[in-house]
Amino acid sequence: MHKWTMFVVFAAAALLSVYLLTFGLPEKPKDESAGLPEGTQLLKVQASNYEFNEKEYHVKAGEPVRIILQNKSGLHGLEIKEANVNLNQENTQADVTFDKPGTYELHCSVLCGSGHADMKSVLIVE
Ligand SMILES: [Cu+2]
Repeated sequence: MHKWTMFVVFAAAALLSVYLLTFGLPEKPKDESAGLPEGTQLLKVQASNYEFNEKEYHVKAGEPVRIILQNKSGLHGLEIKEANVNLNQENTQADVTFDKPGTYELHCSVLCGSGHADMKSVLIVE
C-alpha cells in the first residue's frame, strides 16, 4: 500500500514537471531561435551608439541565415551590400544564404550621429 502511494506521488510530480516544461516556456525571455526553420542559422546583431556588439560575426556558407537587427541604443541600420541586406528599425529581419565563403563588410546604413562612419563589423562566411 505504501509503495502504491509513493508511485502516485512520483507520477504526479513527473506530470507536473512535464506540464511546467511544456507550458512554462512562453514566460521565458523571447527566444528568436524558437521560430527558426530547421537548418537555419541565427545571426543576431545588436547595435548601440556607435558600434555593433561584435567586431566579427561568423556563419556557414550554403546554409540559410536569419539576420536580426536589434537596436539597443540609438536608431541604426545594418547593411551587407554583397548580400543585398539592408535592415533598420522598421525592417529588422532578413533571410539570406551566403553561397561563397569570404569576408563581408557589415555597416550601419542609417545616419545615426557622430560615430556613424565607425559602425563597421565583418561577417565571415566559412
Ligand atoms: Cu549609423
